[in-house]
Amino acid sequence: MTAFDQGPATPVGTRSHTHPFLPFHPERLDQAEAIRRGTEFHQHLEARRSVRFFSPDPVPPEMIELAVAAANTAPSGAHQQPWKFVAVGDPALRHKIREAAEHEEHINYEGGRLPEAWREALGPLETDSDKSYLDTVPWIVVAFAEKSTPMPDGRLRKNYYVNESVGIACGLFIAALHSMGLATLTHTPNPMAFLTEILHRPSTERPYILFPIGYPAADCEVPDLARKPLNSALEFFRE
Ligand code: IYR
Repeated sequence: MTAFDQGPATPVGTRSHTHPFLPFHPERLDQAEAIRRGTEFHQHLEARRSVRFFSPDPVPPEMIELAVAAANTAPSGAHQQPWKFVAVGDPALRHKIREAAEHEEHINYEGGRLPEAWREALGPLETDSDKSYLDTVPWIVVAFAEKSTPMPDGRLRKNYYVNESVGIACGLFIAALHSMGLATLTHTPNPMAFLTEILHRPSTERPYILFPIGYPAADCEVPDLARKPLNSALEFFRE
């Protein structure tokens, strides 16, 4: 039973369509069950942290496929699905990515390209130009954003709301990895054009976020940070 085949179909003839539509009747939960599930989901996400200290333990490719399958359910502008996830397990290629990322970050941190205010904001994270985790993790997944998509007839289709769409897909990707007990980091080496070259991506795609993926190291630590309180994240206008 799926949301598409249970419950009454929309009575035929009440709406007219120019394109195919399907009846859609997801299960309606009672309020207590809905709140129980929402609480559980929030508690699950509350336990996620961005990780910079990884274990080299292997992760089967099936887990990467599952996380991308979850990301691939994201809503997108005009349903254009303007994302491409490129998964790199090959150690030589991961090392190449590490070297290129560290080259850029060396200019940022040691070469003074990182503005002082930005450097200050990063202080509590204790980030630096050492990106050795890119050699440690079993997988690097790079999300690319498709500014446009080549069509089978050779024409280029312009995509809409690309950043929003790929951002949402990446959020689902992170949640899916977390659901499998995997850790990641939204790493954005700056600039990251080198990923286009190393991964042979077409000029219609732009590197969006690099995700090192693996299990946290046995001695993993994370910065002692708090999430902002809900009353700062949410403003209600209630009746
Ligand atoms: N790209 C650099 C700097 C950096 C920027 C932000 I915003 C972060 O949240 C973390 C790091 C780096 O990867 O170190």
